[in-house]
Amino acid sequence: MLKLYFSPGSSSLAPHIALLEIGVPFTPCPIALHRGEQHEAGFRALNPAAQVPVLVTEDGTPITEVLAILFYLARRFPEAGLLPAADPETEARALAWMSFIAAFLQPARTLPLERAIRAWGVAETRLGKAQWALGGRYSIVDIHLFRLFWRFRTSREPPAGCLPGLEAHEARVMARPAVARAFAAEAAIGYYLPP
Ligand SMILES: N[C@@H](CCC(=O)N[C@@H](CS)C(=O)NCC(=O)O)C(=O)O
Repeated sequence: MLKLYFSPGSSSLAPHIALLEIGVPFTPCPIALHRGEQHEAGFRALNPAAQVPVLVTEDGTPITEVLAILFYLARRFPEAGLLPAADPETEARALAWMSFIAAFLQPARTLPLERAIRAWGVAETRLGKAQWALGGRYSIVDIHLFRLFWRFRTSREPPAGCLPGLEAHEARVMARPAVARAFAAEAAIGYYLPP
């Protein structure tokens, strides 16, 4: 069975949501970041960077990085429709979005609020009037974008209405049953997030 190493509310919420959207059974393996469990030798053997998430496949292969785990799950379970059929343009747009989220938006979380809002403004422009990041339908890109924006909004509290497209996108993703189930499962463990 697949195993997901995760910590409630952290980056690992994205693959947690994807697994519940797909409906594949997996073994949840909580890692208490506040107790330093990410530094234990067993976990470092899976991810030397000592970070969640890690997805371990049935043959014991550890996959790290949100982007790679989401991509793996979407390709491994195509029937879930989390990434449109493999045409090179759509695939490139998905990777461009997710690289932008990981490399541009995630580091922006530590910027002073005004500059962080400006960085998120780039995502707001990029999303435009679209309901979903890739246009037509909900995908792994929306899950990735949602997790980071949710965390930014709840931890940094930008003024309501300053990123209206992203706020509406967050509400659309939040309304999905799999997302509610992921939040309920993580809340039952408890949130101990670093700032
Ligand atoms: N680039 C990584 C970032 C993962 C990451 O930042 N994980 C954080 C939680 S959000 C973590 O495990 N931090 C370990 C710590 O706080 O010591 C990814 O996309 O998976």
